[in-house]
Amino acid sequence: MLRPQDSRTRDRKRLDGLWGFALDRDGLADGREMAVPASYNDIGADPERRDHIGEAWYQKQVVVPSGWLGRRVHLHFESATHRARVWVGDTEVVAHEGGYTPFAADVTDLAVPGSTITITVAVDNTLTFETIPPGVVEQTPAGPRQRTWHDFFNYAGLHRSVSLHCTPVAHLTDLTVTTDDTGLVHYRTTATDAGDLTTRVTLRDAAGVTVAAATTAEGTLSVPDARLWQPGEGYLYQLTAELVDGDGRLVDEYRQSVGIRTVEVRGNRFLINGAPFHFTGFGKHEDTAVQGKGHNDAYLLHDFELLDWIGANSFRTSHYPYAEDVLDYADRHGIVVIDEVAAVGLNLGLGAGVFGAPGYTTYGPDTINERTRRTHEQAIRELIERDRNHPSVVMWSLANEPESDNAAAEAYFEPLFALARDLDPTRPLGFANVAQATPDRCRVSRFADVLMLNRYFGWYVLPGDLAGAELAWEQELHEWATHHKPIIITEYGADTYPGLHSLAAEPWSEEYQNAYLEMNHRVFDRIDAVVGEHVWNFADFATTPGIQRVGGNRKGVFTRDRQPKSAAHLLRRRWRKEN
Ligand code: BDP
Repeated sequence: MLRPQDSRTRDRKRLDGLWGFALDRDGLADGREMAVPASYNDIGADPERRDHIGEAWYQKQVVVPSGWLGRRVHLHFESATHRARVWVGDTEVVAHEGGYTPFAADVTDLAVPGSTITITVAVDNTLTFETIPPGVVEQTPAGPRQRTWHDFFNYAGLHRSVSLHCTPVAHLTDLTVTTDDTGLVHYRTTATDAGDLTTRVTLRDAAGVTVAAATTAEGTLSVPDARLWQPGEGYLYQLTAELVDGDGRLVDEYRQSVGIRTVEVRGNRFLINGAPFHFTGFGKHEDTAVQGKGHNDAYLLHDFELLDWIGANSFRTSHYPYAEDVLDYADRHGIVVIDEVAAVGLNLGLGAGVFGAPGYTTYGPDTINERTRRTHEQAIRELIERDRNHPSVVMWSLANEPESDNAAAEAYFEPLFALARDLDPTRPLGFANVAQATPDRCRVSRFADVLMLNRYFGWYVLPGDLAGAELAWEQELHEWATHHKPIIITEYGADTYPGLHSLAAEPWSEEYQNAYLEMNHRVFDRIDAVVGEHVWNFADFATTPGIQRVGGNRKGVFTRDRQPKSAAHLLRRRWRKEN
C-alpha cells in the first residue's frame, strides 16, 4: 500500500477537522463533535468518555470532487487505535486490527464524483490477550475495567490523518527501495490494471538533477559519487516512479524520497555507512495534553527542536509505530530511529501493584497464545511494510520488555525474529529486554543482533543507593558484554517532580535525576560494548492511575508541556560535546 500523496496524477483530500462523535451509534444524531486527529479521551469533561471501553463512533459527510470522474477513489486512515470498522453509507468497506498502522479501502463504487457520502467509523479501544498490545477487560462489582500491562494511558480514537484520495485506474500500488553506501539503489514497484504500460524510474538529487534512470518495474540504479544519508545530515534523493503508455504519456506518478546509506552490526559495533554510531537520545511517547496521542505538527517540530537543542541524535518509537510525518522529518534531518512494534506488556507478572496484576501467566492457552502471536506477526508485517523506505529507521524493535526468560518465550519469539529477518534482511533486529531477564536467564536475546536493555538501577532497584546501584549495574553490563553484540541502553531514568529540590539528592528531586544520570553515564563510559544511551523518557506522560504515578509518569527530562528539568542541561552538556 502506498501512502496517499498529491502528484501530477494523484489528488489527496484530507478529512481532518471536526467529525460527529458518540459513544454509541445511535448517539451520532446528538450533534456532539470530535477533533481528528486526536484521542477522544481528554477532549470532554466527562469521566465516562475518558474511561470508555468499547467502540466509539465517528461520522463525517464528504463531497467527492467531480473532477475525480473516471478515477479510482480510496479512503485511507493513517491509524485508528486500536481497531476499526468503516462504512461508506450503509456499506462496510474495511476493518482493521492494530492501533498504529495505516489501512485503506477502494471505495470507487460508493464514492461517486460529485456526490456527498457519509463516512462512519467505529473505533474500538478494547484490548484482550489476543491483541497487540495485550490487555483484559475484568468484570468488577463496579463494572468492567480495562486492565493493561503497559505504562501509558490507553488513549484511543483517530490519532492521525484520514484522507480520501484518487489515483488513475492503472496505478502504482507499491514501491520498495533498499540502498547501500556504494551508491546502489535497488527498487521494486508493483502496479494494477497496468496492461502494457511501462514503468519509468528517475532518481534526482536534492538540486533536482537526474543522477540515474531506468525503464523496468524492478532494478538497480547506480549513483556515481553518491552523497550519503548520514546521522545529522539527512541528504535525500528523490525517486519518481511513473507508469507511461506506448506514446510516452504519463499515466501515474508516485514520488519517494531515498536516503542512500548502509546499516550493519559488526562485532559489538553498530555501523552506519561503515562508521561506528553512538546513539544519544530518548525513548519517547506520542503524548500531549488534551490531544492525547493525536498527531500534531506543532509538537512534531517542537520535539525535534528540543532533541536538537539537547544534542540527541536518535530516539526509539516506544512503544508503537509513530505517525509517518515523524519519520519523514527524521529522514530529512538525519535523526536516527529505532522503530518499535506495539508489542508492549507481554509480561503479565511484571509490576504487580504498579500496573500489573497477580494471577496471570504470561504464555498459555488463555493468555498470550498462538492467536496473539499471529496478531503480533501481522503488526510486524505492517510496520515493516509501512516504514522500510525510511533511511532514518536503522533497526526494528519487535517488543518492549516481554517475559523472555523461559522456553515459552523462546518458542513465541523465534518465529517472529525469523519473519522480520525475512521481510527485511537489511536492518538489525532487537527487542527491549526487561530487568528480570538477566544475561544468564534471557532466552530471546540470542535472536537479536543488538542487545537493547531497559534498566533502572538506582530507581526500581536500589532506589536512593546510587553507590550500590553503580556496582550492580556495571557487574551486569560486563556479563552482557561477553555476548559480543552492541548494547544500547534503551531505558534508564528516574521519576522527577519538577521543582522538587533536595540537597541530599533524594529520589524524586531534580538533584537525584542528575546524580542518577551521572552514575549511569560513568558506567556506560566504562563498557566498550555500550553503543547507545536512550533516557526514559523524553517528556512526562499520561499513565493509568497508580500509587507510583504522580500526575502520570514523571521520568521526563522535559515536563509534559516541554519545559526542561535540570537534567536537560546535564544531558545537553554531555551529548553536545559527544556529537
Ligand atoms: C519500563 C517500561 C516503560 C515504563 C518504565 C517506567 O518499558 O514503558 O514507563 O519502565 O516504569 O518498564 O517508568
